[in-house]
Formats: sequence, C-alpha cells, structure tokens
Amino acid sequence: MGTINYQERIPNNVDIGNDRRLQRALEAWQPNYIDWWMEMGPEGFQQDDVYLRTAVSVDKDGWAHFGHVKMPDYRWGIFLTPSDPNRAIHFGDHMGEKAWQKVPGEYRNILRRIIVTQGDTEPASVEQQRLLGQTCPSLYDLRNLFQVNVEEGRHLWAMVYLLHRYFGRDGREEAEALLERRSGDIDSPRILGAFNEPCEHWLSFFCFTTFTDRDGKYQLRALAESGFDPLARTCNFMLTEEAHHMFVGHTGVGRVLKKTAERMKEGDPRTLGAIPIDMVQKYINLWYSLSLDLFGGEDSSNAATFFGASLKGRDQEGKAGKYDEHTGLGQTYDLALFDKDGNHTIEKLPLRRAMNEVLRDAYVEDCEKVIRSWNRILEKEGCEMRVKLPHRRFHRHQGVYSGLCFSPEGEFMRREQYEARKREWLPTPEDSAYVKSLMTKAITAPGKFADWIAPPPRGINGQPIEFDYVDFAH
Ligand code: BYC
Ligand code: FE
Ligand code: FE
Repeated sequence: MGTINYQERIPNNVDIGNDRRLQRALEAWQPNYIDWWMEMGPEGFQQDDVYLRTAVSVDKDGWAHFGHVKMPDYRWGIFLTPSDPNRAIHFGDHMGEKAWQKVPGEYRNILRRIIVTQGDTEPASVEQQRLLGQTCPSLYDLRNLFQVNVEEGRHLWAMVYLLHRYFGRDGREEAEALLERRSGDIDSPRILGAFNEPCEHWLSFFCFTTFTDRDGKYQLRALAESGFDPLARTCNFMLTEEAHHMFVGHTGVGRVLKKTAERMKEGDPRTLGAIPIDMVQKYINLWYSLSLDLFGGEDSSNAATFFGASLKGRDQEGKAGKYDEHTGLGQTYDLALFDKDGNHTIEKLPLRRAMNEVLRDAYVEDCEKVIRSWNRILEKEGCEMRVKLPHRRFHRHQGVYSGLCFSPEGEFMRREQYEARKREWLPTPEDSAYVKSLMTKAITAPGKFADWIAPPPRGINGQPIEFDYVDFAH
C-alpha cells in the first residue's frame, strides 16, 4: 500500500489504472496543468536541474527520494496514506458511523467547496512566488523555493484527484477552473485574501512560508480528521510535505535575524546592507495578520456546519486526551466583541460556531513557539531587540474585528489615530524598496550567500552547504 506506482503516466498509490474513466479524466487535465506550470511556475529556471525530493512511498520514514530533475519533469502524482477499513467518524453529528468512502449526497456541495478552497491556495502560492528565483540569496535557497513550488503543485494534484474521482462532471469543471484563476487578477482572482497579495521579495517569502504555510498545516490537520476518508488520507500525506515549507520559512527568517544581529555589533544594519529588525517585525505583522484571516470569521455558521457534518474537525480531534467531548454541543466560547466606538463585551458563542476561532487558537500557539525560537537567535547573538506576534485583532480583514482598528497590542483605536501610526507597524513602500534594493540579482555560486542572510548550519539531505543544488543548463 505504501509503495507508489511510477510505471503509469500519473504516479499514484490509489490504483487509478483500474478506473478507466478517472484515468482518462486526469490524463486530460495533465497537459493543462503542465501549460499552467510553464506559464505561471518559476520563471527562468524550467530547463535547469534542481536537487528535489520526490515521494516514493507514503510510509512515515523513508518516503522521499532525492535527485536532480528539471521541474517540468517532476513526477507529480497522487499519494494517500493507507486506509484503515475500520476507521469510524469521531466527531460531529455522525460520530460512531463508519468513515465515508463516498461523498454523502447531503454534503456534496459543501464538501466540494472545502476541497476547491483548499485546492485554490496551492497554485496561487506558486503564482505569487514565480519571480523570486531571479533574486535568490543562494543555490541552497533557490532549491528550497523550487521544492516548495513543486510540492504546492502536487497539493493541487491531490485536490484535483478528489474532484475528479468523487464529484463527476462538476468536479472536472472545478478542476479546470483551478487552472484558470490567477493570484492578484482583477477579474479572476484566487479565492482567499492572502493568496492575492504580492510576495515581492525573499523576506516576504520567508514570512509567507512561516505563517501562511502554517495556516495550511492547521487547515490540513482539521481536514485530516474528516469523516470523508479520502480527504483525511490525502491531507495526512500533504502534511508530511508541509513540514519542509514551514522549515524553509522558519529558518529563513531566523537566518535573516542572525545576520542582522551580527551586523549590529559593527554598526547600523541599514548602512551595512542587512535588514533592520523593526523592518522584519513589520513583515511578521503583515503576513501573520493576513494568515489569521485565512481561518475565516470567529462566529461562523459555515464552521458550525462543517463540524456538525463531521467534515472538518478541530486540531488533533482524534488525539487521546486532547478534548473531553466531540459533539461540540452544549458548550460556549468567550469571544471579545467591540462596537464602532470601542465598547467591549464578551459574547458566549455556541462552540460549533466558534470552530474557526478554536483552530486559530492552536495556530497562534504554534506561531508563539516560532517567535520564541527567533528570539533565542537574537539573544545568542547578544542583541537586545526582540520580535513578537501582533495581537490577533490587529490588521484584520475577515471576521468580527475587520472594519475596526486595533494596535499591535490589541487596543481599540480610532481610525485617524491608527492611520497616523500605521507606518510604524506595517511595511511602507520605502521599506519594500529597501528590502528589494538588497535583492537585485541571483547569487548562484555554490556555497555563496547574499549579505543580508546567514548561511544555514547544514545542507539538504546530508549534502554540504556548497553542493550544486541547482545545475544550470547554460
Ligand atoms: N479571504 O464563515 P466564514 C494552504 C469568506 S492555506 C476571502 O467567516 P468560513 C497553503 C468565506 O469563504 C489553507 N474570503 O468563514 C498555504 C465565506 O464566504 P461566503 C487553505 C474569505 O466559511 C500556503 C465568508 O467569507 N485551506 O493550504 O468558515 C501555500 C464568511 O465565511 C476569507 C483552507 O482554507 C479570506 N481569508 O471560511 C499553499 C481550507 N475567509 O460563504 C497553500 C478550506 C473567509 O459568505 N477552507 N472568507 O460566500 C475552509 O475550510 C473555509 O472556507 C475557510 C473559512 C477556512 C476559508
Ligand atoms: Fe500546500
Ligand atoms: Fe505549503
């Protein structure tokens, strides 16, 4: 079950060869996917050999093979973790029933919508990152960018498989539409806010992979609990890939801070070509708040429906000892509300309606750990400055705090006051221009790094830091 069939045109471990209709549908989608990849994937590097990992099995250890491949030849495929024939639904209204192997008719539309929303983020992120290779700080980082990109492409395959296999004709139409929307396009944008924001330089890329890919981790963990078994199994395998994306972001920002702290011993980081810590803080504020929005409204009837229908659980819903009870009924969640004058009340929200917020809580806690590890780097370098997460009410565009203004400490502010201070908290055009001025060309000599980032402590897959992670065709 763990092994993947690479003999077929579409690598997979779900026996698509035994389902002619499905195989034909996916093989018809494949050339459109490649067209999308050539048009919207990493620009300028499609002919180069990149040291990439490819899934060879879905077993926990040893699932990956490493080798140089040209990105358009990457073996994108469909990999699900093994099925457990006895798996039962463990939350919501269907608790105790056998996990579904087919889509329950009554939930067909909402399930398709969840899958399409998830699927849409994957190609969106590739589109947002498509020009970054041209200003990479090293070959090591270039390779990591491309690893993230090909795997986001594979995550799109994962969702498209579910659409084709379980949703028939409307699934096929949605799969086509996933290749037609474009990040940031006025007429046909991607579905969720953060995936239409420009990601113009490597500091934004590292913040994106720290905070936005980490939203992915929590959404996938919630969907990995799903009563719809194929969705749960596909998300479980996606999570093994996701860990590297967050590693890239977490260590990337960490290396930026390390370099800045080193430089601060010599003088003003700005005049020494490093990125000042308060500028890093602004990008943390931006990408963290955009990513908080991805969890949806704090009070959400959609979230209540998803949980009640046993389609989307809480973080680690099935983990022994984590939750006392799994219906989410008869309980409340205290939510702080503000009116337009800043008057503050606490509402007792029925727990099911608060499921987006419950998931956001798990995410916030995880992000706090990341911040602590960044601050340990600063401390070790003898730097007194620290970074922090802004309050979850700061700079929100979805949910009960959108339309109101809050400081990074979470205090209510009048709009004029907030507007007057916004430049201290969020990147300005000048900040963006400064960061970009440090990243005007690709650093491609093996083992060399741009001046604004420290080298990593070790290479990828046991290779040395100066390894040829990308072999250029010319
Ligand atoms: N932008 O009830 P509400 C990843 C809409 S990241 C724009 O508050 P709900 C990745 C919402 O659709 C993980 N619109 O929230 C990371 C609804 O519209 P309707 C992505 C938004 O429905 C990096 C209305 O506002 N996966 O994988 O519970 C690289 C009110 O909705 C936004 C998923 O998100 C927004 N931010 O939505 C690559 C999982 N937020 O119904 C990949 C699938 C909400 O009024 N999605 N709206 O027309 C879901 O489970 C849910 O749809 C949401 C929350 C999490 C988005
Ligand atoms: Fe992904
Ligand atoms: Fe990711």
